[in-house]
Amino acid sequence: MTSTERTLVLIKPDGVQRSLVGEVLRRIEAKGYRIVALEMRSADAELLGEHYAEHRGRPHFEPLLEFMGSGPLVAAVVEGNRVIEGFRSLAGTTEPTTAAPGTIRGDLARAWDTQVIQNLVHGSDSPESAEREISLWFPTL
Ligand code: IDP
Repeated sequence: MTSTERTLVLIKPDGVQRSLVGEVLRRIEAKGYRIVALEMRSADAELLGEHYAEHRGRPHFEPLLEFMGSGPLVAAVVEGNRVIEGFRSLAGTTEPTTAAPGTIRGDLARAWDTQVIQNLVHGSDSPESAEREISLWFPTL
């Protein structure tokens, strides 16, 4: 079944710092998805708090905001058939240790022992999240 969707992808500060921007974008394009918006920027606590509102109150919330604000990140809107599910499949599961080889996190994320899981990328997890996150990061789109 065909369903053209858009998703919000972030290349987190560990990805930018480790020069993996090209590698992540290459994997997205190689899968046949289209990058329709792309921006390198830093994000303040207000934006990050909104983005990760579901995590407020969890023990990793503050370290997560600190990590995500620790350096520039890349925000992108990616379009394609069932791209929301497809990008999460490309990214792999949350924890680098158990993310499958062949995925971005499984191949490239370092299993650092830190307060927050540093796993290179974010991808929206549902059509509702994608819409909400795209309007947060790209309000003019
Ligand atoms: P996802 O990014 O795979 O969708 P979420 O559960 O939405 O995973 O968590 C958002 C981000 O918060 C994760 O990618 C990771 O960086 C961080 N995180 C999630 N759960 C934990 C935790 O239990 N400890 C530390 N960091 C976490």
